[in-house]
Order: sequence, then structure tokens, then C-alpha cells
Amino acid sequence: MRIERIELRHIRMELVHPFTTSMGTEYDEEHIIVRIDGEGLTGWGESVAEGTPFYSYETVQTAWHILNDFLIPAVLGKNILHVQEALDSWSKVRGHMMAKAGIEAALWDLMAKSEQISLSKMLGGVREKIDVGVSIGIQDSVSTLLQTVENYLAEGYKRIKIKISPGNDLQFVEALRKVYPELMLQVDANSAYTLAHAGLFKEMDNYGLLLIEQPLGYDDIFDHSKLQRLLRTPVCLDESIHSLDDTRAAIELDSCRIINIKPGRVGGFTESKLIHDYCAEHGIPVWHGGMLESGIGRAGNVALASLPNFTLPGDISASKRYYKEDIVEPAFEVNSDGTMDVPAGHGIGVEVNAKALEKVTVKKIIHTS
Ligand code: OSB
Ligand code: MG
Repeated sequence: MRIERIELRHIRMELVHPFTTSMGTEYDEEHIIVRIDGEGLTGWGESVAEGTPFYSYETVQTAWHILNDFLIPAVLGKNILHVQEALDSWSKVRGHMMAKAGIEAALWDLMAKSEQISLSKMLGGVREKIDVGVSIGIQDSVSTLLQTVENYLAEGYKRIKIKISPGNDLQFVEALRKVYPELMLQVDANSAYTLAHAGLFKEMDNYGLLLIEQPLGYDDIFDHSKLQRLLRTPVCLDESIHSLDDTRAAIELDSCRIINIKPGRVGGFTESKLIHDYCAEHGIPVWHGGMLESGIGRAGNVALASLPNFTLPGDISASKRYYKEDIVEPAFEVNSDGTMDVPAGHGIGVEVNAKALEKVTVKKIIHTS
């Protein structure tokens, strides 16, 4: 496959509801859309670096720089037969996983389209539908949280995740448990706590949570092993896992018993698959995280989540939970049984709506060979 043209678009999409976490409140989401053309086919990917360096050190600006100045020059004009050749071509670039994952995703889509199979098939997916959940930001009060959860459950979501931060934690968990004793419920701290809060997490052990996501430092593996030892509830790592090596360390140290996989955080689908397979061999369930993607990134997430060891519902919600108008057609929907259909068409299996994409584009650059 000759890589003839690569286009980047910095996009900004307004969220239907502000999203509050321990890292702050987001009103809109900025990402980069990568389009690659070759031999009459078009591949799409999304880099999930955000406008701010709060979740990750990467931002739209750093990813823009790394893509334009290092990753694109390594593949433009080349004849690429396997995604691995592209990965090898930029292996000297350390870190910048989200920049890499955006272009890697577009290459996977292009390869699947040239093989005339779905991205799900190409990645080794085994499911036609995936179980999905919803990630709910920190609410102003217990009553607004209860109402929000009721609405999402009515739409079919199988599992609820709530964001927590010091002072916004136990009271929300307790209130939800009272009303929904059997609900699949989990919490995400985005690194807002330290080992000094171990007592609080021990109290959380009484509420039958599915997991506690990233309670401690954003790059920590060691302190999480100390916390996990004190708890019955599985700790799940998100921010701390950037590679298969991190996964191996976390599992050997018993720092977590569940892993959240986000292709953006680990450099793409290739590394995600390695992590998925390693976890399967070690009896560690994985689930698919989310970065408030547009339909382009979401399509890739859905395909990846169709692999066999994604046994817990993902943070993969309907397009309308995030954005009034998605940039793909059809938009992603949740079925009343809490599943989402895995697109069966070639590649990502959804069409990009050029007009909608144009509307959210802040800036664009085109590279041709
Ligand atoms: O920690 O999982 C997270 C969104 C942005 C950055 C980090 C996270 C999240 C979410 C949203 O929880 C998940 C989604 O896309 O629905
Ligand atoms: Mg998280």
C-alpha cells in the first residue's frame, strides 16, 4: 500500500454536558483526526491527545508536532504492507503514544479496507456486539447523580462508572448502592488520592464495586501494589499503563487485578493487542476505556473491544451521550440490552460525514508525496 497523502485536522467538538473529573471540567473536546489516502482507499484515525496536559502530558499541540515532524515523514511515500513496518519506522520516537496511536489507527483502517474485511476481524475480534457502560462525571449533588444514573440505565447501559475526588466519593457510592444493590458499579479517581487515603478505599470495599480505577499517582505502579494488598476490590490501572512492559510489571507486583486498555494511551492497536493477549494468559480481565472520542475513534474502540478478553463493559457509549452531531454515519447507538453493534463493513465500518467534519475543524494540514 503506497502512502500517497496524509491529512491532519485539529478538531474541537462541544460536549452535550460538561464533564467533571478530579482533573477539572471539560466543556468541549479537542483531538486530531488523521486521514491517510493510498491506492484509491482512505483510512481514518483519531489521536486522543486533549487540549490540556491534565490526563496525559500529551496535548493536541505536542501530537501535532510529533505527527508532522517525525511520524508522517517516516511513512509518507513509502510502500507499507503491514502496520508493523510503520511502527518500526518510528521506533526511535520515545513516548508520544497518542500521536502514534492516531496515525497507527488510520493505517489499520486502510489495511483492513484493502483486505476488504472489518477492522474487528483484522484485529482478531470475535463478537458482533459488545457490552457497554457509561462514565459519569462528578455531579453537584447526590440527587442529580441518582437522576443521571436512572436516565442512563433506562437507555440500557449495563454498567455505571462514576468519577470521584477527595470529598466527592463515599457519599455518592453509598447513595447509589442503596437504590441499586445489584448494579455493576465502579469508580475512577484519575490519580486524585495517595496511600494516606487507604482507609477510605478500605471503606469502599464494603460496597461491592467492580473495581477502583487509578486511585493513586498517574505514573505509579509501586504504591498501587501496596494499596491492592489492603483491598478485596480489584484495583484497575488506566493512566499508569503505557505498554506491555508496564502491564507485566503491574501484574507481577499485583498492583492491579484488572486493566483498562485505551489504544491512545499505549501507542495503538498493536500494543493494545499485546496487552490484551498477555492479560488473557495471566487471568487478568480487561475492558476498553474511552477518551470522549468522536465516531472515528469510537469505531476503532468498538472493533478492539470485540476481542475475547474484553470481558467487562467498556467506556464506549452512544454518540449522543457525548455530542449533538457525530462526524460519522451512522452514529453509534446503545441497544436496549446494553450492547453496541460492532460495525461489519470494511475497515472502521462507518462513513465520515465530510460536512460535519468540516464544521468541527479548527486547523488542517495536508502532506503529499
Ligand atoms: O479516566 O477514563 C478516564 C475521559 C477523558 C479522559 C480520561 C478518562 C475519561 C473517561 C470518559 O472516563 C470515558 C468515555 O469516553 O466515555
Ligand atoms: Mg480512567
